[in-house]
Amino acid sequence: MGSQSDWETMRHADAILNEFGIPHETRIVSAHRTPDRLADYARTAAERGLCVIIAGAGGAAHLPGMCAAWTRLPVLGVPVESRALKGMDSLLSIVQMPGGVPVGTLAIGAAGAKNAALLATSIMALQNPELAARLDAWRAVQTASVADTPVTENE
Ligand code: RP5
Repeated sequence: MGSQSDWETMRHADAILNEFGIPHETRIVSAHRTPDRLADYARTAAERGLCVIIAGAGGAAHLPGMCAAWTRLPVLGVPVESRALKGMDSLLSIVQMPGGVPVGTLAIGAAGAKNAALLATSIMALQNPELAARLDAWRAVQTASVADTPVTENE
């Protein structure tokens, strides 16, 4: 993520990866404030054995795109909700990559962070039948938790 302030959003990705027992690392790497750290991180990611990078950033959110420029690993971008523009700036910064350097862009905010982790899990599950079974089970639990009819709350 680009800043400590992104953790409130990105912790939702961390929680899902923990739930699935997927080893991962969480780092603050800013495209603007720590450009050398970003270059080192992304350039060495594949050789260090990482499979997918989830990059969350807000505002002029160049982190996912620059990350994708430095690595062939799949990069999933999470637009963090910004105070000024509610994350529309983050979304457009991340999603509008030029052809040739893809970033898989998720929804703004916590839902995007959660789904980035689930999408990373799906990607990992392609080569891991045991993880695929756990993902299927997780989705079945989610399906079973949805009621057929609504109830009135706080009347
Ligand atoms: C971006 O600027 C970060 O990803 C963060 O979402 C935003 C604001 O950062 P802080 O000023 O809170 O550190 O680089």
